[in-house]
Amino acid sequence: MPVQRTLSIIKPDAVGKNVVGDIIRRFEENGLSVIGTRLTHLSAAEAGRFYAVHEGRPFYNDLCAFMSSGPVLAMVLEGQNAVVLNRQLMGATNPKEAEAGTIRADHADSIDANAVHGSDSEENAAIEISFFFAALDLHSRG
Ligand code: IDP
Ligand code: MG
Repeated sequence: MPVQRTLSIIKPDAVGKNVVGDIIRRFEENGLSVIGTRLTHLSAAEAGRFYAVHEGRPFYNDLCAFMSSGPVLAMVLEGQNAVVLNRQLMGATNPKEAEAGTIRADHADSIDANAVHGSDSEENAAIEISFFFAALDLHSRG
């Protein structure tokens, strides 16, 4: 399996609940390494740029408001098959549909406040990583 990088964001709900450590533990126990971190508080405009792919969808404005409602922890995860592995650990977008034991099943309250973001492809991972990080911010173990 290829070694990949992917972007994870611990969203304002999960940062506010103080479960950052539990979420990172799940990544590390499943073979992903944190190679860059940034705790930041996005403006609504910045959240809108990050989620530009969803512009025009009915949930876009609520999504931007929620993602700018408090601090988020952006991280780059690295490991074998990191993009799909992170999505598996996250669980389904709607926590009601998330498999037991996933981050969203355990920590998400609703489809809006759903604890984590994860890139959905290697191509989007590269774009999303560059939104938050410069190459010098990332420190690979490999
Ligand atoms: P993902 O986060 O699982 O990749 P996306 O479809 O990329 O899901 O949507 C981005 C975010 O927008 C979701 O995590 C969720 O917070 C929000 N979202 C997606 N679909 C809906 C919806 O139907 N209603 C409300 N919020 C939604
Ligand atoms: Mg997505």
